[in-house]
Amino acid sequence: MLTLYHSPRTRSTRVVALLKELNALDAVNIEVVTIPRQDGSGERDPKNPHHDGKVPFLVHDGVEIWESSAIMLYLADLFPDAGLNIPQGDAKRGSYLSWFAWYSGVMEPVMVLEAANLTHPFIEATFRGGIEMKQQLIKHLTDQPFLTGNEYTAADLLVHSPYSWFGKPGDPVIDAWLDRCMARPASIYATEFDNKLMSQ
Ligand SMILES: N[C@@H](CCC(=O)N[C@@H](CS)C(=O)NCC(=O)O)C(=O)O
Repeated sequence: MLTLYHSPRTRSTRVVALLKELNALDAVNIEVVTIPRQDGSGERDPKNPHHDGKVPFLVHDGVEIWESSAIMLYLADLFPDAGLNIPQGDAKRGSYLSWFAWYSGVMEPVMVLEAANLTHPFIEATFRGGIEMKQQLIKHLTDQPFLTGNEYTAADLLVHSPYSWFGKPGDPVIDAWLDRCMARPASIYATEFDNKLMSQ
């Protein structure tokens, strides 16, 4: 039994897109919950078992899985037939895993800190900054269409997702990759799925 706690137009939208990519929507109960939003609307939902009331949150046979990176890695491995994961034993598995860790440990902090206009030597020493973050993406996307090679994976789905909130950075290599990711039918499906929830 799998339950995804989801709220429309949030970080859990990328998990809905992943489930669509994995042909796994029928295997997962999507529980729609409210969250407190930046505009002051919404509130913590007592139905949501996440320790901070956040989304996404996944429960599999009673086991709690939190943080988008862990949830997406887990689901892509659980439903491998769609080929969105790179399994253990494949030489590229380590590179694939690195993108998930880098996303949570570096990329999202850098993007949030930049958006908040915060700088400090500790921040620079720990995460570097937006320039280095973009250089890392460009390095890996210059000679190949996706982060780990010729195939789109769950890593592309996760790593490209913040640009749908922050907008494209205006770099031709990154923007072209974002266009490839955003044109995926599953990405369009997740947007429409959320639009319906918002209009209810
Ligand atoms: N690092 C977490 C962040 C989750 C997160 O902050 N989600 C937001 C929605 S985009 C949320 O649930 N906010 C509600 C709150 O802060 O109470 C992840 O990626 O899973």
